[in-house]
Amino acid sequence: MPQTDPKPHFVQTHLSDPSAVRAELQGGLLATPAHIAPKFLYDALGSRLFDAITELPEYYPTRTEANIFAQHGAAMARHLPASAVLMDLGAGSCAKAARLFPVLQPAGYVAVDISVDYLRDALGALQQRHPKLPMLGLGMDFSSRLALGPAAADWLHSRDLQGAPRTVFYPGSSIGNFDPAQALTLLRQAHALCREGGPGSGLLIGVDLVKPTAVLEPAYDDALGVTAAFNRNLLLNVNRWLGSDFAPAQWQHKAFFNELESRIEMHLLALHTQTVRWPGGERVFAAGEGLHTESSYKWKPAAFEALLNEAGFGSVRLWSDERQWFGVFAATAGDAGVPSQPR
Ligand code: AVI
Repeated sequence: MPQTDPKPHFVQTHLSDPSAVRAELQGGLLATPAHIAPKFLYDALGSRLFDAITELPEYYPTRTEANIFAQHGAAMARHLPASAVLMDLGAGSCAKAARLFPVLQPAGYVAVDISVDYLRDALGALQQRHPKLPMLGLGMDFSSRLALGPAAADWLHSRDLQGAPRTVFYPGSSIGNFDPAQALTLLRQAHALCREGGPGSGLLIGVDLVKPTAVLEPAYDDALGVTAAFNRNLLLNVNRWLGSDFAPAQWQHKAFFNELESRIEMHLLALHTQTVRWPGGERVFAAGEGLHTESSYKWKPAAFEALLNEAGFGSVRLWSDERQWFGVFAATAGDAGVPSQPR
């Protein structure tokens, strides 16, 4: 009998090395054009601002995806293995996965987020509601590499779940914040994670689809200015990490759809010529010069299916809304015994 635990178990694989983070930030600030990775959007305030974004009338992805899950969750479950370990990437509040528990009926739940501290409350409360479901909170920055460490493997073993099928769950179109080459790498790693599980393992992933610019651009430049605040807040976070002196009020939020690259780009533009200084460096930004902070790729269904296939997944199914604005793809990782694709 699998062992159950009334309390979730937590494992933090490693936390960011501050000197590596400073080197990464400095490299991006000195590049032309300057850029900062979107992960710096998510300090405590940034995460709250993102939550507020998901409630904005202009930001359609969250509610559109939720409606697709509500309408088609049972059909998705038929395409995915029963009694799987549900591996929730970027779990946050764990709410999206929890809403699917009744249809997916997982045998275990692994919530992955960059910080287990962020998961602690959410997973603790969820465990109270599902006392028999084994739960693991895994603190891991999977944007650099997605792989279960030995502690997580031990936990699966201790719960008799190491041979169970796995469903890797990656909702919210966060895959869109990776460029296509990075997205392929992450999907290949997700595929390898599935192949370590039992037969039938697969992926359930939310993807934002190409749509008219008139819909896309307001979603990233809302009337209340919440997305602008979210973008500018990145500068405060960078100041904390790097010791820089960015003044957020001196920067203007800009978001536009780059049709050629099929992505929304978010930038911060210097309102006037200014010098930004940090210990060991500085950069002069001319008036109007930009700092690229995020790309959000919008996929055509056939192109995303091809990406899934390239990563090793097969039997792809897609559920969408009536306007085809958002897609939820389910795909299987293939037969046991066939080697997974090399990275
Ligand atoms: C988290 N991610 C999927 C969001 C997106 O739509 O690319 C982040 C975001 N950026 C601005 N608004 C929302």
